[in-house]
Amino acid sequence: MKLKYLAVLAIFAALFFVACGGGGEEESTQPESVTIQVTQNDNYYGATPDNATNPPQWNVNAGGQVSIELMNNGTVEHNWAVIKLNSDMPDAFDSAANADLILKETGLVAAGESFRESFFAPSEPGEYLVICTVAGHYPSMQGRLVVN
Ligand SMILES: [Cu+2]
Repeated sequence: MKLKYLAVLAIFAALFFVACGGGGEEESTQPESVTIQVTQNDNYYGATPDNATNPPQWNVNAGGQVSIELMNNGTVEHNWAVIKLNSDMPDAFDSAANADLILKETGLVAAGESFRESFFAPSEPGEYLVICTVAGHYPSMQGRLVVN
């Protein structure tokens, strides 16, 4: 009985040490997490329907955690898909035939709905093309994920 009590005490002492002692150096090397907000419309991201010439940009840290908040203000469903660097993009994106070009994609967001999730940014810095993979929405619906 007494031994059990001592064991519990030892566990608490160990936990206290882990929580309070050291580790500062490790924390400072972690890339900072960011939250990005994406507004979806029919059929473009952000405020204006000129994504092809003036794509909205979302900045994140290489390898860092990203919380994405999507708001679909449109009347049809949309998503948000990051394309692999240096991909040869087709004129019209086919979500089945071109699936191998996708690095990361959110689920489809229904009209009027919002969606939120977390993921880790690519570890390789660069300017990643982001598109909506719903048929016919690319190239008019696109943006850039800027990984620093
Ligand atoms: Cu779309």
